[in-house]
Amino acid sequence: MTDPTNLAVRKNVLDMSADEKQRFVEAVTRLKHQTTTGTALSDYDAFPATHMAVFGSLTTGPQAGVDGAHGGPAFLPWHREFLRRFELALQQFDASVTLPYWDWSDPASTNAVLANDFLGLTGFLAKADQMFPDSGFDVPTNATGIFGQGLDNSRGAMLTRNSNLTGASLESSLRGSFPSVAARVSDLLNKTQYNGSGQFREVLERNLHNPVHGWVGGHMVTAASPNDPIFFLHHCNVDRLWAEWQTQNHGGRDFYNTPSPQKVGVGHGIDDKIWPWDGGASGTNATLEALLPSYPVTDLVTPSDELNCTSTGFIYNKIVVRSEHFPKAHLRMDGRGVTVPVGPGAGTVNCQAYVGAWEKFHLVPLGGGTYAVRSVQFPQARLRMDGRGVTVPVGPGAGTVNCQASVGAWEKFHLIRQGDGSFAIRSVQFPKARLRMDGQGVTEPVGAGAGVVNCQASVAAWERFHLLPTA
Ligand SMILES: [Cu+2]
Repeated sequence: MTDPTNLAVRKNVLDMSADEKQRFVEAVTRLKHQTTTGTALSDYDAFPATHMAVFGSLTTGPQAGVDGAHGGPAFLPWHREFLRRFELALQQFDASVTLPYWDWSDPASTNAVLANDFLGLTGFLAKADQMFPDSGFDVPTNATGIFGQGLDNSRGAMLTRNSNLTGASLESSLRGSFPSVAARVSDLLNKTQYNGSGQFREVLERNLHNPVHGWVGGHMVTAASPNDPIFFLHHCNVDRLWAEWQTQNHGGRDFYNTPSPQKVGVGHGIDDKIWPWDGGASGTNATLEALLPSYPVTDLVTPSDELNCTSTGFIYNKIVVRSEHFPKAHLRMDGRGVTVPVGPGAGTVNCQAYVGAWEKFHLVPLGGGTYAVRSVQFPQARLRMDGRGVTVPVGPGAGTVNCQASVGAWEKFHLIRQGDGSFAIRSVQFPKARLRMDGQGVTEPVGAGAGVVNCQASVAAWERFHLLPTA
């Protein structure tokens, strides 16, 4: 496994540039107006149609009568797969587009989503109309009955939402008995189990996810909720919270803990094939079937496929880099004084036995499957690798890893996926040089950090890292 991995890096809407917002809106609008030959709906509308069908409309096969995506453990894996497919569909128009997340615990994030330069309905529909003057962002007229169910059709077949949506009003309707939505979210992240009453999945779905749908209103409260592109930003945040919880020692099969088969229904067990990626085992009624895209019988997905976001092809932009071999050792960057580019780089990069702001990084995509690793604490400081002379593996490693206040080839890296789901971090300038972490003795937090981070000309356990989404 030596080919660079292209991970879609998803970020908060608050961190998007005006250009990134424009590109996202344009890709969404193009998907809305592209129809694959032989299908009844546009490639965008195939998403709401699929979501409606899974929402309890299956009539035949093992999943008949079962909602394979809500009210049970498959809620998170099903939507993770659904979102990833939507993201890939957008990337056919613009490879730089990734799904942003709407952090609804933060009124500023809500307001940014609803602003007219992004997904605020008026502005969004106006932009869609500019691109495609005849049709705008309407719901499909050949499926009004289904796509428009329960709607106030006073705007005809156009997208609808409640009026007067503001970040402050969401905050007050979402926090419940907690002092803030953020407090409610941190309570969620402290849950110890995935399943069960009052545990992670149920609380996230019922107490946070459902009320956001209700608050947006309009299409968002129907089974056809993906008609509104805000659905994907909402669910991206739901997925991010799952990814963060998984990172905090709740990863893997043990923290899905739903054997196959189990009582919620087929599709929710860890190894169940989930509709519509179940090889044609289950189906829906003829009216809906005629609107669905064709899912090849070889296109198979189970919840166990969705337990690691990097395996699914994406990551959230704020990460921790943890050694595979030394599970206590996290990449630490002391970027004090790193303010202007200097030849030999500056600052210190080593290891730390806990995670604070100095151990958190933004993964910054730079195109062509290359990434910079930027400190959260010291936003000027990027990981720098001087891999001169790193040509053959040597015991103590070689080269220098520190910080730089700018990004050139020495601060660019390829991520090389390893068979165990970890990554090697390889220099673009010095293709033999991989990040090496000697975390011996890194067992307790110490102010100055510990261990050694430099380069190695091969990849073994000390050169493998887990890229873990963090808050
Ligand atoms: Cu859903």
